[in-house]
Amino acid sequence: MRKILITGALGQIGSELTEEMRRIYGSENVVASSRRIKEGHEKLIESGPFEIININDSATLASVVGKYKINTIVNLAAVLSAVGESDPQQCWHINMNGLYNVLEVAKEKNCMVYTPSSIAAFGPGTPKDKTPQDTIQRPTTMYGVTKVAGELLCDYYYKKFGVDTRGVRFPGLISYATLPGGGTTDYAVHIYYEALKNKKYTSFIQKGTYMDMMYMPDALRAIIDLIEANPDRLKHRNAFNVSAMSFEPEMLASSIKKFIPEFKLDYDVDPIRQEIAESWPNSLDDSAAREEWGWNPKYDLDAMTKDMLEKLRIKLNIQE
Ligand code: AKB
Repeated sequence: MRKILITGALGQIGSELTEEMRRIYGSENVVASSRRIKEGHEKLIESGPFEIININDSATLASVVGKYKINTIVNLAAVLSAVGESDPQQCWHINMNGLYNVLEVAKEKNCMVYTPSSIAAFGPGTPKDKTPQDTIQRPTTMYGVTKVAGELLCDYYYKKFGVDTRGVRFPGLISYATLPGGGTTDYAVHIYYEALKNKKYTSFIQKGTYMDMMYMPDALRAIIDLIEANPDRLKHRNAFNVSAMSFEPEMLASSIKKFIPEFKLDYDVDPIRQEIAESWPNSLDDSAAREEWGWNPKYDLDAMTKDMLEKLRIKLNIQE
């Protein structure tokens, strides 16, 4: 029986993963945690066990793992790329020292650890198109540095201490439930809100800048399918390339125009986020994930746009 602890459970991935895991494994078997209570998450907090955990406080982390007899930790507490560049020390502290605490507790208490990496684990020296699974990883952001170091640390705990560590390199994630907090790919979420509210959007990412993206239902499956994958089939662990679609702002705008013909896109490029985006791959080769644990995304750009607009219309109470 899985007993799961999710850190960062009130964030963009965590809020939807907690709901999905509670549906699959039973509410009482999925402990959600966050370093603080955030408004708007009352339903999640009341739908199962919830604990306040700062992952830099390893004593509290260990005591919650012991209290609920946790055997699987999904570590989602992290500082994203753009915020990471404005406070690199804090980015290292949460992403690396936090992960170290999670791995130490997992080693002591015999837990599996799932922690996501990112396309940010690659840098300007990496092949840009169909980036291979195993290739050059020399990122130029603090977020990226923590992602590569995190991948290596997880592999180390697997080889040295036998901790069952697994992860994927997530692209930009697009979802309607909870907003992302300070990433470079966030434009691809904000654009849908603005398309519905104002029929226009000003992009901080330049025309022609390709990045890999994924709709949240596919991302949730990527987490759960890899956690449940047969370990004998896994040649890689930390972390797998996963991909669903690659687009640049004009392609996203064209997709939105199929549903909102008046939609207009213009640009006011943010040099910091643009530089980060340009240092990342255009698209990843995810064949290792497909071969080793059956990864197969369901949503392409238009299917995602249709669903996002339908769901956001309801959420924002906007009529057609
Ligand atoms: C970010 O933009 O920082 C994240 C990521 C790609 O990891 N969405």
